[in-house]
Amino acid sequence: MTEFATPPIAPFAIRFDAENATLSPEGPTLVRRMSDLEGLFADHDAWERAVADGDPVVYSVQSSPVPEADRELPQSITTIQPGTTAGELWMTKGHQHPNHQGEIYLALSGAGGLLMFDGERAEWLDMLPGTIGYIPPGWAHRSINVGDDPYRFLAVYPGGAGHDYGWVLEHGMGRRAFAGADGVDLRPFFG
Ligand code: PAN
Ligand code: ZN
Repeated sequence: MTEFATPPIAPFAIRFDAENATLSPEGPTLVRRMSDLEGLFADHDAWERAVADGDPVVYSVQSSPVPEADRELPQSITTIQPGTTAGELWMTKGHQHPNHQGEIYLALSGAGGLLMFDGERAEWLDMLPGTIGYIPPGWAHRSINVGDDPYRFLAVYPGGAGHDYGWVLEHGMGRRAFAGADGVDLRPFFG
């Protein structure tokens, strides 16, 4: 048997309930309200008004109990509510993995987009149910709800990947996604 410094957890089955988009057994669930998203939206005043006006839940992340530890392979389901703030579509904070590890997303329901940025190039993937979005090493990633229903996706990522949110605050994401008359209107991130 392979020797590990930290023993991995034992094999177990995770039940994926497609109708309710839940994983069981459950791990931690993270809820992000508007007040948790300072600095994300282009229109700071509109963000402040949304916080004052009920501070809605923008997204939640339900994890399985696989730990975020080296060599483990945790999964989570993110649900982003539909909505806009001064026209900008509701989204996740977005992050870079400090060790530049890759990740896969599988779109489950609703309509979304996967915005990726490597510091120079920005890429957009339409994420409709059944789409696997591949996030290569070194690409910061943010998910966006582009529809009228909750957008849900499964993420599978290396447990030792880490999440660097400061990178996105410093470098941006290359583009911002606004609700346009004919779908998503992608605009330059700064200015
Ligand atoms: C995802 C994200 C999740 C929430 O599980 O963590 O969608 O987005 P933020 O972490 O940017 O708030 C993932 O990419 N994990 O690596
Ligand atoms: Zn990630």
